Amino acid sequence: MDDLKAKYLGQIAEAADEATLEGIRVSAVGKKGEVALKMRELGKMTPEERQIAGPALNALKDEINSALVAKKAALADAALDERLRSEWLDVTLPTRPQRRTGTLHPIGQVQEEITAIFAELGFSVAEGPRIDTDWYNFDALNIPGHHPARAEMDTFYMHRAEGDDRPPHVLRTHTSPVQIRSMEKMGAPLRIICPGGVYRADYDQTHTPMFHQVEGLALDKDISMANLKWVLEEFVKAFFEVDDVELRFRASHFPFTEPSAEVDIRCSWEGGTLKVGEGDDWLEVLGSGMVHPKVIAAGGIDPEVYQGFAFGIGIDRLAMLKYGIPDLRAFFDSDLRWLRHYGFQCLDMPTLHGGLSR
Ligand code: 2NM
Repeated sequence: MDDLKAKYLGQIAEAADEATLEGIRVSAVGKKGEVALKMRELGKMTPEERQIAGPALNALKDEINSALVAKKAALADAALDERLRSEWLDVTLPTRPQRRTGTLHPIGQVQEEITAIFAELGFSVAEGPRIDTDWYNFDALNIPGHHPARAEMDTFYMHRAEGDDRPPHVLRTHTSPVQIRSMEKMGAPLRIICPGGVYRADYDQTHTPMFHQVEGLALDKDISMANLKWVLEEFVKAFFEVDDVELRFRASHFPFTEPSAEVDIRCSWEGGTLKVGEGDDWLEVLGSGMVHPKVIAAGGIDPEVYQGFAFGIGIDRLAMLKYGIPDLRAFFDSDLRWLRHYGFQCLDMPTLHGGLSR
């Protein structure tokens, strides 16, 4: 029995894995193992012999079983230690340099810049469908059926099958329908900007059939042109990253605002590059005005209680001005060489504190 004990405890101590350990268990304490064979011999012994050999064999069996359990736990611990050692990872290492081929399109970059500026001024972003009914795109904005902006040649009308008498749909010609929908949904007071693509049937050196706008709307009980002027000054200073600007409001006309004004920025074109805030030139950048009472009413808000200002800015033109891009149509050519030159790194998201364009 001492030989058996020495043999199996030795083997268990040497075992390097669980499979070996299981083999030892079967040949030592399994049903047909050596200890079981010895137990069968108990029958041939005298009662006196059996009283000594029986408990001794049981003790041997227990001892081998305990050794097997302890070794199994030790092997599992060792395996875990090895995994923890080999799968160790230094999370403080810098990332591998990557070949970044994709860039943000300047229009997306400028849209993010404009959004960051107006967010700081308390405006949230509203979005809506690019295909909308002619009621949201025209009637609600005080653009009557006979208005030239509604003429077939400026607007893309969606095709309707014969007999389909749902209201006519158009590709939105501005983002104002989103502002009507936002008035309906959120009521007043309201401060939103609506950025996005718009469509007009126009194509030449300075017009593409799809382009991008940001329209803004602020409604409250005591809003005047003075609020409009301040907001636009703050916007232009932040966008062009200058400390001072001078704006010029020129009386104009839009169906959805009264009074209406086009806004120019004082600038110079010294040496072919744009300088904002100084010089003898004026740059026309946006249209604006006090929202027409009929438009406020179309949005489901009482124009006797609430009034507000609105403005519309062309994103594409602002991108050209700020980043010195000479040709509008190149925006939509998907030319990778152009995108590499004028594109922005995708992680350079504009923030006011980080410097908008870096
Ligand atoms: C412009 C010029 C002036 C404008 C009006 C509205 C609305 F829906 F609130 F009435 N949104 N944007 C507006 C006003 C747009 O673009 C040149």
